[in-house]
Amino acid sequence: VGIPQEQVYDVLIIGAGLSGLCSLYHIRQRFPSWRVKLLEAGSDVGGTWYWNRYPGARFDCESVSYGFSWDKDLLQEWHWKEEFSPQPETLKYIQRVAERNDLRKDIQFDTRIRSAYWDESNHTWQFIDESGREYKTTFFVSCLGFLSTPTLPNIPGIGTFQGEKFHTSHWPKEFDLSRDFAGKRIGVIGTGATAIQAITEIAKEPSIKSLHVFQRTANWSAPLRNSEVTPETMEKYKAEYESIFERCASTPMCFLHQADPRKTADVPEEERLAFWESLYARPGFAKWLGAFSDTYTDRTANKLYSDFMANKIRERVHDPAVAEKLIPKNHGFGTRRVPLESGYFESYNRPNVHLVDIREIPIEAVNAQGILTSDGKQYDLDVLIFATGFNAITGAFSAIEWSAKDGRPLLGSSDTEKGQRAVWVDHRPQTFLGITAPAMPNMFMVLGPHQPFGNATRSIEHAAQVVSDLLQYCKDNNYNYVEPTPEAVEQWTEHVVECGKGSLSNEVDSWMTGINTNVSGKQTRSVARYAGSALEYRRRCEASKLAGWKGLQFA
Ligand code: NA7
Repeated sequence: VGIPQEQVYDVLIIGAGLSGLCSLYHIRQRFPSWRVKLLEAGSDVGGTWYWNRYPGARFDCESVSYGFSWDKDLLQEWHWKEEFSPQPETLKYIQRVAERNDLRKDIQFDTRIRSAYWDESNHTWQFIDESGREYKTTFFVSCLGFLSTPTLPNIPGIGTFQGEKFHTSHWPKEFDLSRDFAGKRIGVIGTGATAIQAITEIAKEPSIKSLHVFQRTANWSAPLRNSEVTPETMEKYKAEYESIFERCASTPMCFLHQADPRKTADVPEEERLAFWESLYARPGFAKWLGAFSDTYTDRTANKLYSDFMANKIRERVHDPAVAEKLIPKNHGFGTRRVPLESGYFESYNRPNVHLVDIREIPIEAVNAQGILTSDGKQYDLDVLIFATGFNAITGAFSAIEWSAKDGRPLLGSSDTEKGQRAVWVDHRPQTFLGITAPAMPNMFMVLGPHQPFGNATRSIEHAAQVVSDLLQYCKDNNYNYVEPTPEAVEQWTEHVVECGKGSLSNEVDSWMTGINTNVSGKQTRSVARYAGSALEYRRRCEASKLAGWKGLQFA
């Protein structure tokens, strides 16, 4: 009521990253007469690759395993210049996807959704953006991204710093490292995958004055071993795309790497070391995902492999005390997502690069000049970079105020102001297949909680396919209402928790286990991603579909 007809849709998609573009493509192909719109907060397509422009941002997975398999002409046209594509090239690829498929005509940029309201009386969602503009839709597809809401560290005085400061995902546009950081004293807080890429590039820049890295938790990291893709190699890849994607589909996380089936203890020590050396010498995630099959479930096996990796760090860092600080002590290799690096450890061999262990001596405050640690030491800085990660997985939903079915908030603690229980209490997701959620009728998620992540494009393509199959079912049966049954939600959520059992990763604090010390409600571990294999996940989606979408109720 009161919403102009042109703002009333059959399907609204939110987010123009790979998830949103893939969903838009499939939905438009399948339902050409439907009114479909994609709303995006940024000024162009790209999502993660639009926002994260920091120096060193690139894939850790093979470029040729990342493109959309359905745009076959583009696969033949596109020449990936590097085996592990840097951000500017990846963004160009995504822009080319939008251009070739004429996707921009259905996208409204610079539109950030502020609130969402479920109207039970006519089975529609109503959205309001930051400018107060309203949109009405029957179905909506959440393509908000699982690492898209940056978090700043909860350190006192953070707003008082007088120099330049920014989060890695809001890096200044038109930035030039040698021009903009020349002569500057730079500080980086955080040592996750982002920081490891950025620090390596900043440290290499000869014109910087100094770089201080404030490390709370050391991270395991291993060589990326990137290289150029020659025209001859690219021709070979183009001919092999089908088998490349088939191989991805056959592995647990849809990357090109498969674990070695042997168990660590069954392999004699000499052979074991030679195998690990060969993994270490290979490009990409081979050294993470190609390890012995028990590496991430058996503590002893994990310890042996971690010791091997620790020695690699010792070999590469000149100062033994710094090397020891860079070796993780409270989690084993590969139990967190392994950042890949191109000279990260050698950064600390430079005289102007300093590691500050803030686990040992915490930051007391940020002040106008820089950072003060609890031993009274002041680090004066010109630039302060927050490589402090994201309110992951459920986090993107927290930027929107939700009024779900019966007026329930989506996120919150159990006792909300209205006395109503949030759908996802303390960021603990409840879903069915990771695609639908209780009390959120007609919402479908691509890369939402309880979905397998891994090679993101591969997961996205599958989820977007499931969503469009579901929409087809609604269309064919004239349904304008779909919601998972409480039993299906309970069983699926239990299944997801069950899948995580026995994995050492689930015993470690990280964004994958729902921990973010900067976000209230994210202090205890939860299972927010599908930790079973992508194969099993796809099998379960297919089983529901074949049984007439068992687990969902329609009207
Ligand atoms: P991550 O992996 O979440 O890393 C964030 C880093 O910031 C990590 O080292 C954190 O230390 C550190 N951090 C966060 N808050 C603080 C505070 N308050 N004080 C000090 N240090 C802090 O994010 P990334 O952006 O690197 O990577 C995210 C994913 O993007 C990555 O896995 C890839 O898949 C792509 P902590 O470990 O919590 O002690």
